[in-house]
Amino acid sequence: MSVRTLQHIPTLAQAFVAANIQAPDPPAAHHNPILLRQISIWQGDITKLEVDAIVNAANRTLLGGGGVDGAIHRAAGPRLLNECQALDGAETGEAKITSGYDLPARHVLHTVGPVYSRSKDAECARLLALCYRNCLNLAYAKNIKSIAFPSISTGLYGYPIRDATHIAMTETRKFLDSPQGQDIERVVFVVFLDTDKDLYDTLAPLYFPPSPPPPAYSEAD
Ligand code: AR6
Repeated sequence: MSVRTLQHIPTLAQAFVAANIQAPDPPAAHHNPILLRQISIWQGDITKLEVDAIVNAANRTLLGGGGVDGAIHRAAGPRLLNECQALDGAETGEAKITSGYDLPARHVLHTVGPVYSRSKDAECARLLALCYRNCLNLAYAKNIKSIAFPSISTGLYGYPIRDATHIAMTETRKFLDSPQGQDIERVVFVVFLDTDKDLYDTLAPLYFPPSPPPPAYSEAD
């Protein structure tokens, strides 16, 4: 698969027009057309994205692993591991930045999602939200304008994808609504599986609702 630039990743605004998706009734969040141009959902390999930063769903050692972590380290080359060795790991929920080396992305934001446990659902939700929040705040602090997220914790770490997606979208919406969010050009949610793509497409209009339809014309008007 070749490298994808932002130009070749449709925004939600474009996706909604193409699919003619109507605003859900009632929407879970307030309609804001600007946000629709800041969000994309893209299915594929995150290591192919030419964005300012991609997020790595890492473990606390930050020294590589399987899943998206393994793919990022393979694509970035050994210099990434070298820089990670100096980071001294990270706590769950924390985010740390490195260069992207051989990746098309300029930076990697390494974050550690929670290992899901049903008996600790509330704590897992808090920590997963923290991953998204810390990555977005770090992006802002480092002047990163475009950021791509994989679905953190939903692979090896077993987080139920629907719950995780609600958290990803809630935190992203909150951030984009804040003054810092104005500086972000694009947030790309990267999904790997067809079922995950369907789920993200279903939930996105709740958090980033498309324009409401114009009022219906009636003879009485
Ligand atoms: N591009 C985009 N998404 C991907 C890719 C890819 N190349 N590969 C996998 N995914 P996971 P976790 C999706 O297991 O659950 C590692 O060993 C995948 O379909 O990578 O946070 C770390 O070192 C899933 O939706 O991360 C940790 O030990 C999502 O990425 C542990 O796994 C996350 O799946 C972290 O587990």
